[in-house]
Amino acid sequence: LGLSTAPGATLLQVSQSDVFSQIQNDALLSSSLWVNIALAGLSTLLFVYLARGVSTPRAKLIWAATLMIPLISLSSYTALVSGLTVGLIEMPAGHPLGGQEVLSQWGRYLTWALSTPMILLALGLLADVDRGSLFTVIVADIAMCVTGLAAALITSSYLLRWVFYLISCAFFAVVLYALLTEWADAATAAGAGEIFDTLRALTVVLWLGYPIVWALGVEGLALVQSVGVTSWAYSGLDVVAKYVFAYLLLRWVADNEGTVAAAGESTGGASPAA
Ligand code: RET
Repeated sequence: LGLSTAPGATLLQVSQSDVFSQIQNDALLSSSLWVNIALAGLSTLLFVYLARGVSTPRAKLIWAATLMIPLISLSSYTALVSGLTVGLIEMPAGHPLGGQEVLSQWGRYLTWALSTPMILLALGLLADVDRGSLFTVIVADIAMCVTGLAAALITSSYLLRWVFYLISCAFFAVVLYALLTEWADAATAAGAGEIFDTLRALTVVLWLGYPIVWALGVEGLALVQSVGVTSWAYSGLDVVAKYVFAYLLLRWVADNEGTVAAAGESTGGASPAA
């Protein structure tokens, strides 16, 4: 008797199945998740097919990083739909919904810490940036996601939620700065200037959408109180920032393997662009 009613286990199970049925009963919310599960699965198959002719080591590395993007997404969205990485969070005083519980899809911020580094790794290899820059940008990106998770999960202070939001934005600024300056120069030197410009434009514009959605949704200013709407906003951004992005990148790499291999040789893949 004592064992089966252990309070911790009971709480965890009750809230997970509660959240699960809440998601199932909300057609807008659940469709935003299922659409991505389907597209991530299809993208994985397409990317495996696209890579059938890729044989040089650098192109293989880019392909492996790119393939991880839909695979991580598939796991992330399956965890969200199950209720595992979704929770009811009580907002602190001062928040527009202070004292009320809101549905937080905190698993998104956690899995971004795994998926966004893959996007940047693929982009950095394509542009043949130096290792120092690649490392810095990826570390700043992971820090952005983890501090974004902290901003979402803090329930003790409304002010500190926004302090973490700002810290996350500072890390984001590092990523944006590198993409717009150093990395663009390196890409031109590596002969991948044009495709890099396209992918960079996609990345910069779409990534700016995420902090905006966060700020407008229930975790931020709660100007948009429907979690289904914010979830669709994130899901829509994800479709282009991940699957469309990865498709364009892989198609280019498959068609220009010679350029990719030569870029790696001329700089050893580790020295700054001249
Ligand atoms: C948060 C909130 C805190 C401030 C900032 C954010 C930025 C998030 C970004 C996410 C990009 C996600 C992608 C996912 C694809 O798998 C965490 C929303 C700056 C830029 C591209």
